Amino acid sequence: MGETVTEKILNDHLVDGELEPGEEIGIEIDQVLTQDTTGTLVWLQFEALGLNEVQTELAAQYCDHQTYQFDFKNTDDHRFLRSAAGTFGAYFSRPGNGICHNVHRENFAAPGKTLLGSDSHTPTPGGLGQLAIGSGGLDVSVAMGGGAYYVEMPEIVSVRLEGELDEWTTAKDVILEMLRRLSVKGGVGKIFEFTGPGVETLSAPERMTITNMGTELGATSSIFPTDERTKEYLERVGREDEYVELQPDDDAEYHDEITIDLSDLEPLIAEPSMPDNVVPVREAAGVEVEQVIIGSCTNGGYEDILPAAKMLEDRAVNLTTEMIVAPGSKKASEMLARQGWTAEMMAAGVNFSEATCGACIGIGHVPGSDSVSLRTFNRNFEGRSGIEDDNVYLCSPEVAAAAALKGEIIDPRDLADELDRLEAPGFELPEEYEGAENDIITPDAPVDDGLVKGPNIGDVPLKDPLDATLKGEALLKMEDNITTDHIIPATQDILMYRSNIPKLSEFTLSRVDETFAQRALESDGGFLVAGENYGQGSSREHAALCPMYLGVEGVLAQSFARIHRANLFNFGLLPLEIEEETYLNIEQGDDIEIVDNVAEAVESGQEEFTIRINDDWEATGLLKASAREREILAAGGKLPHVRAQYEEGGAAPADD
Ligand code: MIC
Ligand code: SF4
Repeated sequence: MGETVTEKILNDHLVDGELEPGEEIGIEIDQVLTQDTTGTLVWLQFEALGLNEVQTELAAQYCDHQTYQFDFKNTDDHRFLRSAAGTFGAYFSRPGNGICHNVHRENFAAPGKTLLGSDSHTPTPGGLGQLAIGSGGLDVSVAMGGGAYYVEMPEIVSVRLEGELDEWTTAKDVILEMLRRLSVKGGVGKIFEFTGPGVETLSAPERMTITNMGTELGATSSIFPTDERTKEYLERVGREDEYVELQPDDDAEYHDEITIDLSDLEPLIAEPSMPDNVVPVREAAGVEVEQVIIGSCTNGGYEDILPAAKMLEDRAVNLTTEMIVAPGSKKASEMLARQGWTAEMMAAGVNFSEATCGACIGIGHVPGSDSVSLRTFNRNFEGRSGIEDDNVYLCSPEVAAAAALKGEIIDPRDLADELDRLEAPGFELPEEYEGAENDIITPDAPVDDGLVKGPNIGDVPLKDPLDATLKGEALLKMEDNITTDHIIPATQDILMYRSNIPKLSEFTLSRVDETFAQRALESDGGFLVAGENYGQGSSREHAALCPMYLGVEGVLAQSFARIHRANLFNFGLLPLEIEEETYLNIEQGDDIEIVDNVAEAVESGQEEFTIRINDDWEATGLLKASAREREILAAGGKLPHVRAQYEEGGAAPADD
């Protein structure tokens, strides 16, 4: 039987298991990436595992999320990361050099290779034919030490693209259309592989906008085949020798297929406050807009900013609208500046930010109260912009620029009818990507001498092995689609404690219930209860580590998001799936007891657990876990588990 592109790459890297959907597979990782807000734990855990040298072909440490360094703690984190990269053998991208996904695609992403990253948007270079997956930091530490990465083999779904985008529709509309059809849960357990004649009509950066935001579907990854357009991009970033031809075989079989006719699409927009809340821009037209931001790892590239710059040339941003451009990389910034586009946009009333994630997670440019912000980003979860009850819309750079000119949401086609000479700007790659040549420090550069830890950088807490008895209160009951932004928010006041778990834990679930952290700490163990898709969004392992630190023993949810579920195992928290009826009947404050001898049952492979509630009624909780995950859980988490393995087998870094 023929192979899909995904299967070709997986077969090349398979070290354990079979490519059967639902089965656990272990794959070899060629490249890893990490960033500043997940990276400190990655290196602290690398150190705690007793590892001393990066084993993958390439490791890259980026400083991108909190580059304004409002507090010495952020600056200390960056200094620690530089010292860790130098000590253990990773590339170091300096603060302000750009968002990890943008800088990685410009400098390192390569077709046919595997990439693991401690950031949920790691699948971005799928647009270049790289199989890239987001994970928790501890999985990255282990992979960086040479261990395999374990993941449930997803179903491979063909997304057949037909036709061609119209002049005002963009790659962003393709992924918004997928979100409209499939929802934020629609990609769980899947890899989306793009096929069909429409593929060649999209350039590599357009493809990467789509693969980037496949994360919002909950997908394990998204990938395109490689072709002339891939080659074109690699040539322009100066790495044409890394091109590898990757096409599905003619008789490749997919588990499912969806078709998108690019010619049928129109400009779309995601309304507050979920990325799948998608409608045609015309349906949202007329809403007054106070803020417009172009940037992020989805649409912050040179090629994304250029269309907006062309639309703004010799025009002015509406007087009561603020427009900010936050380039995804310093290279993009430098190119736009050298070509005069920055000056053009400034003259139109645009403010420029450094190349950073910033506003995407509520760091800077927080919208005003009761106002509307239009962003070219990928997430608009409530409160993520830095203010509760925010109204954040997600759209393409063209729709964003149109709103900035008009001061309200407007379909750019309608604006073109209103204005003289407003032509569709088109999508263009630079002849050559050049600039920011001095912002990546190579692993062999003699910069630091050993690890440099500031006073806010603490140890990673450990949990004891699993007990026979597990009981406690239902500490918090939550609804569907709880994001990791609810569990551990990413705004500046909280983000600076990412390397200080006792302090960070104080903010656990504060977005849902401000009393939670204190109550959890004072209680004698306990459980979280949630609806569907618990833990969607970011890869931050803090969302498992902090509840663990506060004494939470397990999570009872109708379903879990992929990365968060893995993080729960990694930190020794029991994730049990419950029926809707059980969810509806459990109340916050109920006494919960897992009746079985938990440690024994987990190790023996038992799937059904009996949950006794208030000594009054019983329900079943399902533990869906591989033998490896069960061992990790029983050991109290992956850190003690892998450390014990290293001790048993000598220093050999392995994870199987
Ligand atoms: C995000 O977009 O939510 C983040 C911030 O990039 C996170 C990583 C983090 O929490 O540090 C992600 O997507 O994984
Ligand atoms: Fe940064 Fe936002 Fe992309 Fe996350 S989604 S990596 S915060 S730009």
